[in-house]
Amino acid sequence: MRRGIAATALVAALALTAAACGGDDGDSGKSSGGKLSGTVTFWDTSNDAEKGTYQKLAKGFEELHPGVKVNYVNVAFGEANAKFKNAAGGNSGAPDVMRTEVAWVADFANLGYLAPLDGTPALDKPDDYLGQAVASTKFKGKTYAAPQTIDSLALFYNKKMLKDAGVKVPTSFDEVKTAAGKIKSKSGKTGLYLRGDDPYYYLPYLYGEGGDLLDTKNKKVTVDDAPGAAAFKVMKDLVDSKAATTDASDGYNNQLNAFKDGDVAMAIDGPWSIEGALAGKQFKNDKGNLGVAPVPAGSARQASPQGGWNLSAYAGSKNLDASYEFIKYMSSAKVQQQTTEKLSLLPTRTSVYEAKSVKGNQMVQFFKPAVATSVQRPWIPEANSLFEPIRLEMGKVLTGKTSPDDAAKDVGDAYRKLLKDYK
Ligand code: TXT
Repeated sequence: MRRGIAATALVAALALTAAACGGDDGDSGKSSGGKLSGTVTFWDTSNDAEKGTYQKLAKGFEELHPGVKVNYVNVAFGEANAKFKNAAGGNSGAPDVMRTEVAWVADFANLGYLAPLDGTPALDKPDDYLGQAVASTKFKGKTYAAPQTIDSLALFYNKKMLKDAGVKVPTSFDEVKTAAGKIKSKSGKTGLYLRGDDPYYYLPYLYGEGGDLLDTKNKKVTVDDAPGAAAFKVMKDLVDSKAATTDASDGYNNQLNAFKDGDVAMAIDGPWSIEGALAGKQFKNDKGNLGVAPVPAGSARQASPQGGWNLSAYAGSKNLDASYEFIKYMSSAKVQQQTTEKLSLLPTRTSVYEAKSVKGNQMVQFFKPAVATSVQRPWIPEANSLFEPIRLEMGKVLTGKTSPDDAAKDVGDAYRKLLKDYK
């Protein structure tokens, strides 16, 4: 009897553990008669303002496939990359389906952690996807993800604060500085929130000075050319002149809170922050007070990076059949339209932009052309690691621990160590 209980307990414990993860649930995924069954564990990285919608949409899959249980797990953006790599690398605890940032696909695929989706139900109506969104799903001739949402950065601004200070929406970082001076004297508030903790936010300054991270065609590191240092100089001057305030950590929440509470008049952010901003006291009773404009130009040009999210299947999943169908469902036109209606996130399917509700969404109508002209990064496995050196040096520049010239040089040196065949 004792052995019997022990054995049963052990099996139950294993089943419980497995249910919390993906690849270990042991379900074949197909019951008799071809109906889907078992569990699909989905790791979603969406933020606090988005996750309620994504969880509801994910659970909607169970209505279509009653034999399947969706185990929705929300994983913070900053931890998700390492968490997935550790789980997949140890073949223990990885999810069946992973919300995969555009720069993570090539990296995870290169490590063998993703199941190719070509020829599976996951890639449904592929011609309906935006070409820009598809680019980050490909690796060595195979497709390792289905596009979910595409985005770029923009200048969020408080219309009333700018109007009260008698300033127009800035179109350059020089104009941001001038406008900030007028906002400060009028309201005592700071003009701009400048993300000092997230390297992605360095890119509009780098592009604005006419630079880029790499010249992939000629395999040349370009981040330490003159524009790279100039970009750090522009950011430092905005902070030192008090035109902008910044943070070395938790910048996402600090920026969103400062903007939605009216402590700053402007912030550079993306569609993922629209819902969070509209919930703030400056906008919840007057959604029209939220303005969105192209990111300001630098001395050379105006440009913003392309970001976004895809859906991938873990190569070690024991339930790939249900995982493929789940990806098909979550990246379907219907679910994309529902996501836009709830969160104003941009669809990756051309057909969804034709929907009346999407055509009527002012935020989407702004962001679509911004995304169309956004700068694509090289979708190479190392792309994932290009940001850490920027994050380190940007923090040192903004706290005066290094000069913009030395910062750009150090980032360039880090890239040459990372990319052996680049000059
Ligand atoms: C790892 C890169 C951009 C939005 C919610 O999720 C670290 O994790 C690397 O890829 C850029 O595209 C945009 O959608 C919203 O739903 C690991 O532990 C790594 O992530 C990224 O490539 C994004 O496109 C969601 O929309 C270390 O071991 C790296 N971190 C870039 O990330 C946009 O991402 C929203 O995302 C490992 C990181 O650099 C990222 O910027 C993102 O905003 C999201 O919240 C050591 O090498 C440092 C850089 O931040 C930008 O925030 C965030 O708000 C590095």
